[in-house]
Amino acid sequence: MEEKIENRTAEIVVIGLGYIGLPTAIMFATAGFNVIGYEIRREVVDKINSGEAHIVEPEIDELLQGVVGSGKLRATSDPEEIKDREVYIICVQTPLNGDKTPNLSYLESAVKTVAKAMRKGSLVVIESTVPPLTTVRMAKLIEEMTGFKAGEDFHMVHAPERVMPGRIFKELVYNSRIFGGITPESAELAEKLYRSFVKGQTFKTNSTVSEVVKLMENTFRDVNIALANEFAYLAHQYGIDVFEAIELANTHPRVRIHTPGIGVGGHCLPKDPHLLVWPAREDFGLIRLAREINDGMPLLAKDLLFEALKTVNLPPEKAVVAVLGLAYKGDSDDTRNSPAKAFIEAIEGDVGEVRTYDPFVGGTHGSVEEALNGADAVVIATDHSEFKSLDWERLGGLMRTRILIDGRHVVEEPPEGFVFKGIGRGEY
Ligand code: SAJ
Repeated sequence: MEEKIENRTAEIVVIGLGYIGLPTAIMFATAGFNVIGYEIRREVVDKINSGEAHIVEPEIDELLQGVVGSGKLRATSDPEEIKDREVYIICVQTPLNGDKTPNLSYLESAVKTVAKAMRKGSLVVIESTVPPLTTVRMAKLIEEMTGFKAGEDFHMVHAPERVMPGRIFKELVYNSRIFGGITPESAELAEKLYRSFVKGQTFKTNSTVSEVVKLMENTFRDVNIALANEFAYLAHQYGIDVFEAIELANTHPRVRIHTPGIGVGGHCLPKDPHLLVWPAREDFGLIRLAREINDGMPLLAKDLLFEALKTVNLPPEKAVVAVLGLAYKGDSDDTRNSPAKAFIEAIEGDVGEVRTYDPFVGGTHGSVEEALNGADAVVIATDHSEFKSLDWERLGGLMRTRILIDGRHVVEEPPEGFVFKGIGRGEY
């Protein structure tokens, strides 16, 4: 196995061709391995096999065409085609159920698919973010299904992805990686495999440590954003601009306050703090409270909008509101757990009409101009680059009433002639 990894003849199966699986499959194929991507969505399989990516990410189209063209990567929905390979890498989602408990059904079904396909000696890697102790549990599941002994007859590793959408192909290469093996040999093998394209540092540990490390990273970010958001609330009380205050505080050598905003979205930050504490089954106050603060931010944006409507004496039920941005973060087409969607849900039913425009996602209207034509209020919910250079004087001329609510600190100076309010930007 070691030799096959070193001379890149080991055959790799990547299970789940989403935001992480597809780029990872592309990287291994570019490094010279034969890669099969297994994906149950047939339309995604067809698209990939014709050299077209189903996700938006810089560089992905050229890279995918290269490896599909050279025959190094192909996708399939047929479990027969992934039998008896050396390496299986699982990149499926691990979302939350409605009651905020982890939904591990996609992971369990992927592990079962692998157990049916793998051979003695295979290396199984879980890249998905999972609650602590899950990798050990999944190794037991494979033992039960195959009769193989974990660590002896097969290798198993948790190797969490750490890339940021929008920078995936850079971060896959240059970020450091952690390999948490169920045995030291498992970790060693996975490290050798990923060294085929990773130029960042690599570290080996056990699978439970690596599971916790991954979850701590995103919980750290979530809690820090919650602190910044709490500062934004305080700034409204004191009538100051929190962004000016943060910029000044961050000149201190040991302070790095995060950026407040309309909310924390995506597939990771809103979920991972719950995964971290779930197996412990105790109430961890700080982590829970941070989640509540961040989940509450779309409601602060709603308050700002309704205050603005009050100042122009426009009853909410008569207001036409244009929301700019549906994605959870700037220059992305990803709407998973998007605060923009939470904001829209919060105002729908209370206002006369909600229009939406997003250059990456679409929306009810095809352009900023169309969305703003005759509108009473515009709310910026995503920091897409396109929104940073808008000419507010011209756009204001299209609107029926000029209200601008900035949920993402996209507008530097409040434009003239507008009722302007922004999260953290002073009084209510
Ligand atoms: N956000 C703020 N304020 C900030 C930073 C972010 O409100 O100061 C918001 C964003 O607008 C967005 C959400 O938080 O709605 C999450 O965005 P993000 O850019 O912080 O992170 P993700 O979800 O795109 O990617 C994170 C990254 N984790 C860390 O930076 C610790 C990435 O490295 C992980 O690989 C990824 O989660 C993951 O897959 O776990």
